[in-house]
Amino acid sequence: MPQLAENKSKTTTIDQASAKAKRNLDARPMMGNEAIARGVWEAGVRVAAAYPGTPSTEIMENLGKYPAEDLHAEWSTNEKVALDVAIGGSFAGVRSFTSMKHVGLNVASDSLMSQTYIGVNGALVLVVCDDPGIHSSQNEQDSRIFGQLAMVPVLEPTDAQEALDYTKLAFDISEQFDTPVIVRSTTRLSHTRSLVKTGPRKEVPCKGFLEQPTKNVMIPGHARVRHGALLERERLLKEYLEDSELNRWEEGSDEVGIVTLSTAYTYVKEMMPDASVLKLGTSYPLPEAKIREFYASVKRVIVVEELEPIIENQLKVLGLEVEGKSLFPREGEFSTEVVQEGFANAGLLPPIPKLELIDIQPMARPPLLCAGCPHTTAYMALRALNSRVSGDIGCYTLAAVEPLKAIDTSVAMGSSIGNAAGIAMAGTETRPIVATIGDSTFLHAGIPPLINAVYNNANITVLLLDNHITAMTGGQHHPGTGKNLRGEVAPKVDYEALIKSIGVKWFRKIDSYNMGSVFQSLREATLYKGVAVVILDRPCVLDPVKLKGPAFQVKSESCTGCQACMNLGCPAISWSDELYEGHHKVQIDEAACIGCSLCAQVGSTNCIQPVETEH
Ligand SMILES: Cc1ncc(C[n+]2csc(CCOP(=O)(O)OP(=O)(O)O)c2C)c(N)n1
Repeated sequence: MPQLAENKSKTTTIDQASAKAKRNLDARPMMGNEAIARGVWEAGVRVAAAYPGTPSTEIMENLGKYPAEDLHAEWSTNEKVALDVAIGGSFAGVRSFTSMKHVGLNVASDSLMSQTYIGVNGALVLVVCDDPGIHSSQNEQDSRIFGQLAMVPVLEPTDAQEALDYTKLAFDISEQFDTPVIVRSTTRLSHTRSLVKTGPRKEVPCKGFLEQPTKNVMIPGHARVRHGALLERERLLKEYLEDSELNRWEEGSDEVGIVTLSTAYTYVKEMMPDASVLKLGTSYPLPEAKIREFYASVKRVIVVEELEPIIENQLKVLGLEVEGKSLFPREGEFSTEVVQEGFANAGLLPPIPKLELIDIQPMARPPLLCAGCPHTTAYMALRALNSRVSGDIGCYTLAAVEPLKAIDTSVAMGSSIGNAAGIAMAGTETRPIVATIGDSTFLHAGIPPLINAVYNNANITVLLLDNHITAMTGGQHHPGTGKNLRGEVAPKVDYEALIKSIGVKWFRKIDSYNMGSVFQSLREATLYKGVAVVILDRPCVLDPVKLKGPAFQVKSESCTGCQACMNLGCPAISWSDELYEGHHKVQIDEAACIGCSLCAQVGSTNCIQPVETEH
């Protein structure tokens, strides 16, 4: 079993300090996600699959940098497919891995809830990255609850070293206890760098496929037996955790004992350096005896954990008196200030003084699509056509806010088409009903709802915004890009053939930058009775094959300040100080302009022209 990072005791001797400094000589800074990927590789994993999602994306991106002879690494079409591929690897007898953002686990959970009954052959580890504070997500769910639901252990590292160590350990635990294991990260850990000491890769022999139908095939008769096995597994895991290095007791004052884990631990150490701390390495299951022993050593126990009271509630079930969410918030990301305030609420630290002088807020700035983003025309047209628009998840969700303001709903990946169909089936909407969905999202979860809409004859238009990449998460390949995770040529989905094969009768593919054609096609599509599909086709402006025009400029003498170009919401266009009949004229930042020509197309005069270049 791999050694975990050395325990940190309350006082550090000179010898310990110099030993640590020496150890750090061969350590290097790594982002949490990079360390997780390293842990996966060191653990001898042979099959790894994922779908991108912030803050988890860099795990698979880093795994793709390890040699293909060591492991198969892939972008899958969605998180359930990725987990199923990893489960397949485990069935085949090799160590297997998947990673996802928190909402990805919702998608994958159907497979997880059965796989937990089956257990593993080769080890199976899932890394799930939560997003407290909602930096880049549609919700703030605490995925640790899935651990309890699926009865699988949830390991919670604090820093990049632990991210590597816990990930490696998770594979051992998986095989030892015949269970999938979740390693839970958060944005703060995944995207923060700290020193990491790496090790060699462990070559793990393939176990081969085990023919054991009563365990591998979940039909009711087999599942009933396996449920009992799960309960026994939970008992054994609890027993193991009592003496595990995952849980660390740092002795301090007996006035207060703090139970904490994950990144919350670092804030606790900063704010309450003298307290007794029980740093947990798992949020499920818990080492009950160790916790009771800790309780006996202190006068008062406080749990410091981000988001939901997962630990707190488990302690309450054990009949233990505990404070937690009465002091600390249940929403948002923790920080030293938040944790300090919690301890002030507990009467353990002085209240935080209000420093009114430095209470200066930065100017509010709405999120914007990039200059020349090909998604822009679709939403300008939909707004002009007074459509009821079901949006989806991707860069284009930004069209929900000013100035495009053309999206009425956005739920979860792939929801747009089903939502639009439901609005149509309600029979009450008088406006044209349109679903807008990106290419990656369409392949993730958009195909079944499109089949459904055709099958049930929904009166909707589906707008597939094909920018040839998964842009929102930083530009990952998918089956529509013609390349795989390693950048090798791969089969490319033929959207037109796919869409026609499921019975769509009205179909058109147009250039996103041809504004007239976008308007005209959408007008015709929305008049069609039944499912009409329009593909808007243009690569993302940040794609490697970047459109970089001649830039455009405003001929100031012709600008009447009509504001038409402002409706694009293009960050390259701004007001100038010059006036025309009291209205501000506009100007274009030539360095930011990518030459898409959309502003020239919408302008009411010929005031916008390409910059003349010398030949
Ligand atoms: C279940 C789930 N998985 C992953 C994500 C992260 N995510 C948000 S949008 C998106 C895909 C965006 O790609 P695409 O639909 O092609 O639109 P684009 O951003 O390129 O415009 C991803 C992977 C998520 N929000 N939910």
